[in-house]
Amino acid sequence: MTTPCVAAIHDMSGFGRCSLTVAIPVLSAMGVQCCPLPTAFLSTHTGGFENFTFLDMTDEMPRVAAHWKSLGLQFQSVYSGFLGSERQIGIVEAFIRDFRTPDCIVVVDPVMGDHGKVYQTYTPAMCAGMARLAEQADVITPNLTEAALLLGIPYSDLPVGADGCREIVERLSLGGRRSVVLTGASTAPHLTGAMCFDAASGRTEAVQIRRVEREFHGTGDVFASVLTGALVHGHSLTEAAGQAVEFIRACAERTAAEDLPLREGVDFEPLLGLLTGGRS
Ligand code: PXL
Repeated sequence: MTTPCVAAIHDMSGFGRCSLTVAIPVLSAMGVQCCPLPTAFLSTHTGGFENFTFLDMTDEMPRVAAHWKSLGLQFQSVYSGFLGSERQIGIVEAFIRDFRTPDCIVVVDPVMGDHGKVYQTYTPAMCAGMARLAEQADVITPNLTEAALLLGIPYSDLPVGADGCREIVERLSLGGRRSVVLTGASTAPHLTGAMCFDAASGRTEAVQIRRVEREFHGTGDVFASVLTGALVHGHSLTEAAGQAVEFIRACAERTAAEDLPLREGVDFEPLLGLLTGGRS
């Protein structure tokens, strides 16, 4: 099998383990070539740091896309995440239009917020644009905060429990046309993981593990990167979510034992070997 290739459209945050500093090593460990298309360069991510630098890459993005197009590059997945400006919504939509093929899986992680709050750099117009961009996706990976934003309801009005999570993914599936993996979905108090609606099978299934009683920054990026790597290797949505949940559990347990500050993300680097799976 030739090495699958993913166009990863995310920011590069120098410190704090998220976005491209997660997607590149995770996909590489999984035997997937990651081609980064940075949306912004920040000194750190925006969650828990102040005075971070922010270099907007909006103007550069169409130039990169045009060069890649001229080279005839083909991707098995277009995988987008944190965006740096409202104008980038249209740029990523155009990228998807230009590079989508029948074999290409479009994964949109609709990165907008967490714990009921929108991230500092996201405007209401960007959130509305993200919902539009997510309509182009084969698979979306919202957390509960992003699910509320996509549904256009207050976070506190989200349906709860196992049935609530099922209802959320089914409502977000655009009538069954789009797969949805809801992260941070819990079907019982001691469990957490994902709720998956698979557009290919029409089925909704929960993937759950024992909860690690701590929050970590950047787990959504680790999750979506492992999911994307597994999908381009041909795994089903639920299998891919299972791999992602298992890897997050290992990272969360290690990071909790080390008592790493929340804003430093999960200590995933020593665990990348879990993802290599003896591929040759
Ligand atoms: O993990 C999501 C994320 C990605 N990129 C940047 C962020 C965040 C969340 O805070 O600030 C720059």
